[in-house]
Amino acid sequence: MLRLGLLLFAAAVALLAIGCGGEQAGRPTITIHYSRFTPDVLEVRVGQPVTITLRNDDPIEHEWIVGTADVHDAHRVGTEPLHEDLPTEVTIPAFTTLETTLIFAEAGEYAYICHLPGHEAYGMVGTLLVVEV
Ligand SMILES: [Cu+2]
Repeated sequence: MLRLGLLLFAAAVALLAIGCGGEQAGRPTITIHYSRFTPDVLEVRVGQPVTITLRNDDPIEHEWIVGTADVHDAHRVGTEPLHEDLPTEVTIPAFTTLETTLIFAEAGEYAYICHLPGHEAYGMVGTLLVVEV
């Protein structure tokens, strides 16, 4: 039962560093509009850095938080107003584009969710599939 959130993010490389990118394997973009993530399913490779661009086209702030069920349970009752310390937890101000770079150490299926009040219930949920190469 190694589910503690642990495993997946062995190395958190860089956070919110627009323009600092190198040539990484994948550079997917997740767009936020009308309080939805597009795409709502994203596949990345296990063990390889992936830089995800998060583009918020809404006039309000959103969050992109990815992790295990435990992580999301914690955020559902959390009170942190801003997320800026973890590449897996990003606050995206209105009309802003950010990047976050992550490495997933374990294959699996992880949700990404905006935990601002009401947003998850509205449907601000996606699935990150971490697959073997
Ligand atoms: Cu939101």
